[in-house]
Amino acid sequence: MKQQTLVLIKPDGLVKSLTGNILTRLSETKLEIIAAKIVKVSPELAREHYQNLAEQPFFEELINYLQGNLHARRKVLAMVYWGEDAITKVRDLAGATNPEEAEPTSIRGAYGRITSKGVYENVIHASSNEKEAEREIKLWFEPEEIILDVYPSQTKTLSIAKRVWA
Ligand code: IDP
Ligand code: MG
Repeated sequence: MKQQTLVLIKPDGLVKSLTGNILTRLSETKLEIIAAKIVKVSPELAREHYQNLAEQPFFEELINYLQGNLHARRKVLAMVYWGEDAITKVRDLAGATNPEEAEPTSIRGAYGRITSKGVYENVIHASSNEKEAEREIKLWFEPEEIILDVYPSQTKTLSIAKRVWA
C-alpha cells in the first residue's frame, strides 16, 4: 500500500552534519520525497508535535531538543516520504527509539546518543502509523507544499496578512 510519512532530521542531525548520510540511507528505500523544507520550530509546534508525550517526565527537555535549544541550531529539516509501505520502511531504517537499543546499523543506532539529562537524541523522527502520519503531515505542511494530493483539501478564500517579498 502506498503511504506517506513525516520525516524530521532533528537539530542534532543537522549539527552533526548528518543530513547527507541520512538522506542517502533513506534513498535505499526507493521512496520519493514529495515535500521538504527547513523549519524554525516554535514552542507551540514542538508541543503540538509531541502532544501525546506531554505527561512524560522528559517532555520539557524533549520540547527544548526539538526546537534546537540544546544545539544552538534552531531548525529541523522536515520532509514527506511517499511510496510502498513508507511508514515501516522508514521506521525500520531509523531504528529503535532508544539509540542504545537500536540496531548499530540503523540511523539511530549509528548516530544517536543519550544526553546526561536523559533525552534520547536520536537524530531523526519518523511517523509510526498512518493516523500519526496524517496528523503530523497536516501539522508541518500545507497542501500546496506537497506535490501529491495525499489528503483531501479544499480551496478557501481567506483574508489574512501574509509576508511577501518587498
Ligand atoms: P519515536 O520517536 O521512536 O516514535 P516516541 O515514543 O514517539 O519515539 O518519542 C518521541 C521522542 O521522544 C523520541 O524520538 C526521543 O527523542 C524522545 N524519547 C522517547 N522516549 C524517551 C525516554 O524514555 N527518555 C528520553 N527521551 C525519550
Ligand atoms: Mg513517535
